[in-house]
Amino acid sequence: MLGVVTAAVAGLLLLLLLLRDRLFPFLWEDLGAFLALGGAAARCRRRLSRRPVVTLLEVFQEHARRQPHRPLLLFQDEVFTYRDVEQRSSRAARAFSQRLGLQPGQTVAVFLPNEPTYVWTWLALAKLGCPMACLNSNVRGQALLHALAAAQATFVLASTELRDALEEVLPDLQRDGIKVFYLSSKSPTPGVEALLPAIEAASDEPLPGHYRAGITANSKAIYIYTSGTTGLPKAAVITELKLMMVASLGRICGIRGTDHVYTTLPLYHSAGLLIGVGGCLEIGATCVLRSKFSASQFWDDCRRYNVTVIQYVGELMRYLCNTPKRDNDHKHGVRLAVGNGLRAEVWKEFLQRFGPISIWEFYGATEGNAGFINYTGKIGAVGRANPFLKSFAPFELIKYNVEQDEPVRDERGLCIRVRPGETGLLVIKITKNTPFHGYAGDSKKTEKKILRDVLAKGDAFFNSGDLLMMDHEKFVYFQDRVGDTFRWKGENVATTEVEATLAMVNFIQEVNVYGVSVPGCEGKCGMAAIRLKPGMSFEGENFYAFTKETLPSYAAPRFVRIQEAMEITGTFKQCKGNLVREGFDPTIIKDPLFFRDEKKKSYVPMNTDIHAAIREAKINL
Ligand SMILES: *[C@@H]1O[C@H](CO)[C@@H](O)[C@H](O)[C@H]1NC(C)=O
Ligand SMILES: CC(=O)N[C@H]1CO[C@H](CO)[C@@H](O)[C@@H]1O
Repeated sequence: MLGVVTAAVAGLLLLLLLLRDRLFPFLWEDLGAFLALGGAAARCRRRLSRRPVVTLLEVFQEHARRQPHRPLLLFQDEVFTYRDVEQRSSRAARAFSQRLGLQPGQTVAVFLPNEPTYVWTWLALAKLGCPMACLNSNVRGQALLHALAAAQATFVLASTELRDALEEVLPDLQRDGIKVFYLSSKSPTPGVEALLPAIEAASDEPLPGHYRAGITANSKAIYIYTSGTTGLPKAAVITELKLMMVASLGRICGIRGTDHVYTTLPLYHSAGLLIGVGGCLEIGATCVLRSKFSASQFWDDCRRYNVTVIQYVGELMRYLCNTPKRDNDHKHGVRLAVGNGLRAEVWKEFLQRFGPISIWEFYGATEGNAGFINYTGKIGAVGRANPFLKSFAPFELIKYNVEQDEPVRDERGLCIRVRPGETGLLVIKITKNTPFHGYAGDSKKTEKKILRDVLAKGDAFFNSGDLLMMDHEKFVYFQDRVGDTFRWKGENVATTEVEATLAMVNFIQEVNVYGVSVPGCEGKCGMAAIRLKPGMSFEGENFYAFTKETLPSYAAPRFVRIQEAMEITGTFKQCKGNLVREGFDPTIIKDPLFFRDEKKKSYVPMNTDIHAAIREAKINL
């Protein structure tokens, strides 16, 4: 009997090996990634099912016991070791408990720039069993009040650097019974207490366990606000399990305890806080923190702090490639880059310019229930449809109607899968393994992100809002955000694709592509806002020739607007809203404006005559 089984297994293995190249050309990579990701997920679940529970906080504390003298944070000239942060967070927890009268489970909002305070405050709140709401430090007025209400935060811990923003809403906060404190030594605002003296006077003894007695895998640990380019911030719920899973991403990418991870991304977003700092806490590594990204200081910092791992978003890599070349571009110890949004062209240029750095590109949304990582070295791809992982995190790319802004449905009312090579909306099935926790205090927005009746009546998927494409080898590529893609002449124009192409033009420093309405025309007409390289000017004829050569005619921008500076979000995402609203009217726009003139084969300065002719449909776009 045993012999038969062995023979059958051997036969099957042989068959698998023979068929491998045809059916599973990436068998080992897929299997490896499956084991790494599956292993990480199992490890997180195991830790969180222990009693007493082991969350990211306990993992950090274990590192603090084992390697008290290893630096956890390097910031400007300061060094904070694991022991420093463990002690300081205990002090802060005691002071918070006394001065705020905090109860476990009460949400506390932090309104802080990137600085070490962020990290020990986070751990202090975790020690008290309190979720932390990470306010975007750029948010003001009504949006700030809305953000606090969404997470039901009744306390705000702030930096005096953000004093103006805080004082602006202070009467509203007091009216709503929200208590505000500064984490500094002195308070510049009457009626707001500064907590640092109390923190420094408190004992650094570990806190009694009862504060965290109620914590489980599903407890809310953090609220991260997803900025979006429109509307009020939404508070995405990060549970203890999700926190640990996201913090494990670094380990999966090969970050080790001896690494120095350079984080210039804002800590109020998941990339900086959960993947960067969280990743260091998980693995016991050192985080080199910077208050703000600086392209000119980037590599000097990497040398000064012995950085081995950098975190990026695509635009950041582009800024680095745009800096003037230096002799020491290759002189650094960076071996790994972890991030997202890197376009293939920039990816190649970056590697050429700064040497062989292993790039781990991933795709995922803060509130999303699954994601991808590039584990095979395919430039430009965000990852693969891994046949092993797909059964755990089933995703689909479905047909999307850009104009109606909704998925295409068949006669049964179900969604339709796209074919390889076609762009579709990414949706990820909501299951026990891939839960969607939604947005705090906003069931309507949560429901809006859930797509029902996708492949069968009654099923539910997370709507990523992103358009992706899968090729014949099952590599997955990011195309565009749903709201950014527009339709022109019956074709979909993916703005990120056009931007990536236009960015190759020698006089362009930065480019933002969007669609504007033209009276009497279907769809949206392409327009590009451009920032020129220093000392360069816009060359209409060259630009025309370039777009003619590289872009399909429907995708070539009809209008060009030259800007001195571009509006971007805290994570370097370009804002399109105002640009779209201002359109191409030369009486509204003071920036130099150009129009694509097919007859002259050039981009010519826009004037009120051309504008009128377009409005009266005398010029055919
Ligand atoms: C960087 O490495 C050098 C040489 O090993 C060492 O002397 C220096 O202290 C390190 N600096 C930091 C910030 O780790
Ligand atoms: C993890 C991994 O294989 N990442 C790769 C992604 O693609 C780039 C470009 O080929 C490689 O350098 C990375 O090593």
